[in-house]
Amino acid sequence: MLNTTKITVSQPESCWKRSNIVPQAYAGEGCEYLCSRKDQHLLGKWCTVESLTELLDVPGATFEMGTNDFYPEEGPPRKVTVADFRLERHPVTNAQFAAFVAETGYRTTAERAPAPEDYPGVDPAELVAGSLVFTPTDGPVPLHDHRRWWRFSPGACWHAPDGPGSGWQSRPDHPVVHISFADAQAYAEWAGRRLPTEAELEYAAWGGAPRERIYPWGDTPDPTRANTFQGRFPYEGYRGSSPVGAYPANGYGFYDLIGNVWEWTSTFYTTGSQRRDADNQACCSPARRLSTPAGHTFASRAVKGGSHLCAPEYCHRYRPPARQPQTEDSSTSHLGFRLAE
Ligand SMILES: [Ca+2]
Repeated sequence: MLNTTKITVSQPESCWKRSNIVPQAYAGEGCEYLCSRKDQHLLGKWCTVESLTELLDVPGATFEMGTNDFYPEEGPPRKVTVADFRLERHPVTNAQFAAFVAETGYRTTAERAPAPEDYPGVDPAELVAGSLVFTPTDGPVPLHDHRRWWRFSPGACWHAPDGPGSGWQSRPDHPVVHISFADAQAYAEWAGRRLPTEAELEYAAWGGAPRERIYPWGDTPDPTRANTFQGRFPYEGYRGSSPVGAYPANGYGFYDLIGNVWEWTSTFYTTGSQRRDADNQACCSPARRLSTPAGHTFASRAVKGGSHLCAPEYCHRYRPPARQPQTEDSSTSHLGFRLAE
């Protein structure tokens, strides 16, 4: 299916006006563009590049998943086996997602007004298209109230990541954000791949490091090893997401499994003894029911790895066993995904 190609053109303006051509980087004369296969005849100069992310092989293994040393939802530690799998080297980028949208016309959850039947009891007037955008505060605020720094922005979505007036084009190589579970699934179907399970992402995030460590690189927080919040949360030092590959790869060669953006998994979010066998269950399994918050239509999936908003005083979750629930309809400015095979 996918045959997107990177090209170099000398007249970016005329190229951009063609609907299926997606700018990948604005580097002045001779910009590189991603073009879908149907546009190949329009253009002259080629260098063929596979636009899906390279997959790295991870041999199957049995490892200790989870821990009792930090947040309660991370336990209990237990032996989990993952089969051989392949995982994308870095999260899906804006440019890659743009190529998918250009070819399919897909509209994300954040771009559509929520359906009233999915949100019983909510005033339909409040059901508008948009997404949650992190907004630094003016100074210190109580850290128990996330409404201080999360703002629902009508119009915020993957191509306007900071809300109306912003654009993805200035950050083509950053992870795509404002992606719901359905959006990630749609991209995966188009790409012929799948979302990883929680166990796969946790195992890959260790990168072969000794399991006794707190972080894959050691026991000390190190802002040069992963994109986490640098400064005083949530008001000072905010730097946002970073280009994939800006921080060092882990021992298996993966970028950003810790930090930058949280990443979706296919695993229903359950805790305690219910976590057993949560992976790989069908749509109507107990795991789906157990992971659906009371009064909600959508189940919760586990997200992994922490993000550029993780700060030790607020969210010490830039560690492989760390996890959070996200209902499948959620989208935010620090949640993206990568694919497996
Ligand atoms: Ca990540």
